Amino acid sequence: MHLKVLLIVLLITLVVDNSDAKKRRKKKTGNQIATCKKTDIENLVSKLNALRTDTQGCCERSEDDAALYINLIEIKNNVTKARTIIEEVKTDVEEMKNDVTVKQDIEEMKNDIEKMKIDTSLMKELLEKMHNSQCESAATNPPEPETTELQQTTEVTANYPIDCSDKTGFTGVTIIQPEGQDSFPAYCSERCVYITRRFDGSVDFYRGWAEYQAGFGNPDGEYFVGLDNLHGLLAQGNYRLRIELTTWPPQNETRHAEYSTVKVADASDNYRLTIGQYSGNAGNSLGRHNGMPFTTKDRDNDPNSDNCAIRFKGAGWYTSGCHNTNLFGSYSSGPVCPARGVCMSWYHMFGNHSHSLKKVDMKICPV
Ligand SMILES: [Ca+2]
Repeated sequence: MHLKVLLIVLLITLVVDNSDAKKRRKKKTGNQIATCKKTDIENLVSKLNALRTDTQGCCERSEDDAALYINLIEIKNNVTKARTIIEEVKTDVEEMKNDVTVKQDIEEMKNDIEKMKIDTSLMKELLEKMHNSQCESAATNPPEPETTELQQTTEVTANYPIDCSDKTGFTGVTIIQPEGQDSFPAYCSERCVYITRRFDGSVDFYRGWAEYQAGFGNPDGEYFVGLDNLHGLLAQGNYRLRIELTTWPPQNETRHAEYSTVKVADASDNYRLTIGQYSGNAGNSLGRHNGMPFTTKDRDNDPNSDNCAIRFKGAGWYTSGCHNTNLFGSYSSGPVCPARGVCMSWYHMFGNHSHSLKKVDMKICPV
C-alpha cells in the first residue's frame, strides 16, 4: 500500500514536471528541450532507486519485528508455565508443612535418636566400668567361666542407683533403676529426679496413652519420664514433689509448689494421683487433682462428661471441672494463651486460666 501511494505521488510529480516542461519548451530551443528531458528522466530514475531501497529496508525491518514479536510471545508463554509450576510446588510445600503426621513422626524420630545417643554414651561408660572391674577381679581371683556372665549381669544391675539422692553436686542425665523396676535415663540435679522439664516448646506434649506410659522427649532437654517409671520411683520410699514455675520476661519470676505426700498408682488403677501437704508460694493448684486418674486424648478416665485432654490440648490427672493446672498442655511462645485453659498454666499464680508459663520443672526429691 505504501509503495502504491509513493508511485502515484511520483507519477503526479512527473505529470506536473512534464506540464512544466511543455511550458518551458515553448520558450526554449530544441537542444535545451533534450537536456531537460534527460535531466527529468535521471531524476525519476534516482527517485525510483531511492524508493526501492527504502521499501526493501521496510520489509527487512518488518520481518525482524515479526521474529522478535514471536520470540516475545514464546518467552511470555514460558514465564506463564514457570509461574504455574512454581505455584504447584508452593502448594505441595504448604501441604507438606501442614502434614501433622509427618511432623510428629520426625519429632519422634529425633527424640528416639537423642535417647539412643544417651543410652550409647551410658553403655560405653558401663562397659568401661565392667572392663576395669573384670580386670581387678581377674588379678585377685581365678575366673569361673560357668557363672561369670550371670555375675556380671547382677553386678551391672546393682550399679544403678535407685534415685538421685546420693548424687550430691551432680547435674545431668544418668540411669537410675528403682527397686524391682526397669532402668531408665533421667535428669538429676540437687539430688532430685526430674519427671518433667519444659522450657522452649521443642517437645510436643499432646500425646496418647502409650507414650505417657513409656515417657517421651529427651532427658537432657524437654521430656516426661513416663508414668510407669514415675510409679516405680514413688513406690519405693518417701519423696516430696517439687514444682517450679517460671514466668516470661520481663518478670522472669520463679515460684514453687511442694507436696510432701505424693504417690502415683500403677497402670491397673490408671496411675491415680495421691497428693497432699502443700507448701510454697505458687498456690495449691494441683491439690484439687488429688485422687484423680490419668487421662490422655485417647484414654478418657476423667469424671468430666468430655475428655479434658482433648478439650484442653494436654494430658493429666483431670478433675470433674477438668483442671486448675494444665502442666502438660500446649507451650505458648508468650504469656498470653491463645485459647483459655489449653496452655501450660497454674491457676493460683495468676487467678485465671489464660496465663501461660515460660518454664516448668517437676521433680521428685528425697524427704
Ligand atoms: Ca471424661
